[in-house]
Order: sequence, then structure tokens, then C-alpha cells
Amino acid sequence: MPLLIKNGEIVTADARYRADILAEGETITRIGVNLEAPAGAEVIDAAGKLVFPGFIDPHVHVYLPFMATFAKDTHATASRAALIGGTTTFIEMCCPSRNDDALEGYELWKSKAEGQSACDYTFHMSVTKFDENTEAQLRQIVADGITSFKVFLSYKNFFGVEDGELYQTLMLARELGVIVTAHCENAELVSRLQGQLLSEGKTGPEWHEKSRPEEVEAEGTNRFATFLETTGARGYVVHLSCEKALRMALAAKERGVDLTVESVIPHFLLDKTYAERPGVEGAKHVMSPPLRDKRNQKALWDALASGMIDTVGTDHCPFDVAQKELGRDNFTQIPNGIPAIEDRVNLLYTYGVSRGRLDIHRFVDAASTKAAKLFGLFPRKGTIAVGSDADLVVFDPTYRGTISAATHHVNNDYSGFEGFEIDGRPVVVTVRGQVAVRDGQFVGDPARGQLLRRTPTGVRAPAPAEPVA
Ligand code: DUC
Ligand code: ZN
Ligand code: ZN
Ligand code: ZN
Repeated sequence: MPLLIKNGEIVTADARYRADILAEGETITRIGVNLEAPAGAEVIDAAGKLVFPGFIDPHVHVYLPFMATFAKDTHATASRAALIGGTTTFIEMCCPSRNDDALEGYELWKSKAEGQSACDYTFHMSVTKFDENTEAQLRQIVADGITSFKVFLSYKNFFGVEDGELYQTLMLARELGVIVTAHCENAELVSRLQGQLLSEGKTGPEWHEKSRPEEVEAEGTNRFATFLETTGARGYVVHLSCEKALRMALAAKERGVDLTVESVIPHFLLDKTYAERPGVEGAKHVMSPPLRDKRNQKALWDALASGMIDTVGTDHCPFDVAQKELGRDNFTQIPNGIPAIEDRVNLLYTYGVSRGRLDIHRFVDAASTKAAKLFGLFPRKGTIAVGSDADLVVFDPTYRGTISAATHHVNNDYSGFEGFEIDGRPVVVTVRGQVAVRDGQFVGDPARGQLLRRTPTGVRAPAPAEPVA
């Protein structure tokens, strides 16, 4: 059925205007004033509402074996929660461990999502080792349309790569024009600091941040940047959490390293005092990199506003209270993660745009357009234009509400943002021309989501400079 969205105020990364949008089939076919509804069209009146391009979460965990347990969401629950919160596409981390075969892992992750997602999705392919099979396997996965990799410089012996493997991954990525996303923490320092703290009887969640302090992340960020500089590959730092790491990233950008930066919504709004609450209350707020000292939040907001931080994701990763209790006597056993897929857009709009920290176009760019461009989805996704997928968010900026586990749709028994107020939320969300959400409820096709196969976005960088004789 054709869909006509009338009288809304369209807001993209670079424009704001009043117009109607006609979607026929899966795409936008016309944008203009006073468009006539074709026969049989559904007409949605968006007067007084903002109309945004569908938001893209570039960093999500859905299926995730982690610390001898599994994240709680399925693709059904995560995708519905995403859509209710205005996210119409997510990029999931495909994370086989070092002990797994990469190709089998890739097939497993695909099989978990296929036919189960209400919104579109794709993957970043984790490279967790580099053995004699890896290169051929990665070539095959890239040929299948997965044109971004993920490396962990942390999680030693599980997801983490050694420096030599990082080098090999980046060299291959450069050749293939693939962008490499990286979790930047120094694995060795984390493991030494964890051991030291535990030996001193410091076992509660309040010690998690002390085991991964800011300098540990700054070192990882700087090392990743150095490897990018040396190899000429394109890189993307995920979940940058603090000013020290930000300085490393900015210094690299300034000297021309092809590096982009993501921060995730928990780090803008939650600080380490949440993880210092006693017992499981603290454990609910354990993620890595950890929640930081509050002074870092201003640095993140300022860098986001100026575009130094490129994108805002979630690192969505739900573990329930019982799973968080696994680390009751040892903070290193607390599964890491805070769910946020449903709340990212509303929180970023509220505490960014509505509270005057963030220009509305930068908001759209950071939460949608930039990720589409970086990860080979633009202009199909990330904008409102004729020919683009009709993934649209009709947003009511006058709505007032409060985030709570009692009303959320993520498959988890707590919310990391319990009690946070929101100024605005999506009232209608569409997935490729079909209505998926009305008034905060999922009403769509539970299996509408497609795997988005992408082409490499990387221009081959010039070879690293030869030393001058
Ligand atoms: N950090 C988390 O908090 N959860 C999943 C993986 C990660 O790097
Ligand atoms: Zn990570
Ligand atoms: Zn992650
Ligand atoms: Zn509901």
C-alpha cells in the first residue's frame, strides 16, 4: 500500500523543510508540497511532528556468547525494541571467539538473524585471530557483502587479537577497502590490574573502572591509530568513553590518520557512580570501557557537537539481573553490557537537541547519516531522498515520558536508564515503506528485516611514505 506522510517538518543531516513524502513499494518516490494521495494510499498526518530518516545503530550485540553466558535479546526482541525507539537499521557485531572458526561463526550469526528481525540489519565481522585460513575466509565474507571488520584490543585469549594479527587484519582491510572498527583497551594492563585488585580483596563492581582506567583506553586508541597510520587502513574507534582517549583520537585525526570515532549513549549520560552502587545495582552498570568520572561527559558532548566524535551508537548488550549476579564475588565475572537500543535516539534527542547541547542536523548525522556513509549504506539509508528506502521516523517533540523497565521492550529485567525523562519519541516508524510502529507499539511485520549486503566504501589509501634517504 502506498504511504503518504503529510505536513511534517523533514529534518536531515543538512536540511529542514516542510513537505509531504510519498512512499510506494519500499522506497521514497516523491517529496513535495501538497502531494495527492494515490488511490488506496494510507495517509499519515504529521502536522506538528518532525520527520527524520530512519536511525542507524552502528554498534549492537544481539546474539552474543560472553563470559559463559549469552546476551538476553533475540533478533525478534532487539529489532522491535529498536524500531519502537526509531532505529530502523542496526549493525550487529558478529563475534566468534578465538576458538571458533570465523566462517562457521559468520554463518551462525546470519542464521540467528535470518527471518527473525523486524528491521534491517548487517554485521561488522570480528577478526579474533589471524591464522592460515583467515585471509581466504575474510575475502569470502567481504564478497558476501560484509564490508567492515571488528577487532578487540582487549578481552585477551577470547576475542582479543595480538598486535601481529592486528597488522595483518589492517593490511587486508586496506587492500579490500574495508573499514576496521576497534575496541581499544590494553588487554595486558587490564588483566594485570584485575589481578592486583582481586589480590587486595577488591571484588565489588566499584573496582571495575579501576581495572580499566582512562589511560588503558588512551593507550589502546593511540596504538590503533598508530597501526592505521603505518598500514594506511581506515579505522573506526568504537565506544570511546573519555577525554584521554579522545585526545589520542583527535591527535591522530589532525595528522591525517583515516580514523573516525563512535561514542555510545551510556557514556554521555551515566557516570561511574552508577557502577559504584552496592551489589547488583552497581553490576547493572558494568560495561567496557567502563562508565567514567562525570567530568568526561562534557568533553564527549562538546566533541560530538563539533563533529570530532562522528557517530553515536549503543553497544547494546543486555544481561539480566541473575546474570549480573554471576559476578557477585568477583567483578571480573560480571557480564559486561548495558541495554540501550530502544532508548538511544530519544535520549540523544532529549539531552542533546532538546537541552541545547546538540544541533538537530548534527543529531541526525551522528545517529544515522554518518554511519550510513561510513558503512556503505548511503544513500539507501541515512537520508530522506527520492530513491532512498522509506525508513522514516515521525517524531513527536511534545511527548513527555520516563524510561523504565516496566514499559520497555528489550528482553531484560532492568533498564540502565531507569527514571530518565525523555522529551519526545517516535509516533510512527516505517521500514521500507511499511508502518512498523504506531504510538509506541510495534504493529509491523516481525520478519520484514533484511540483511543489508554492502560494497566496500574505502578508497585505497596511498602507500605509507618511504623514509627519505
Ligand atoms: N563491552 C561491553 O560492555 N559489552 C560487550 C562487549 C564490550 O566490549
Ligand atoms: Zn567493545
Ligand atoms: Zn560492543
Ligand atoms: Zn508496549
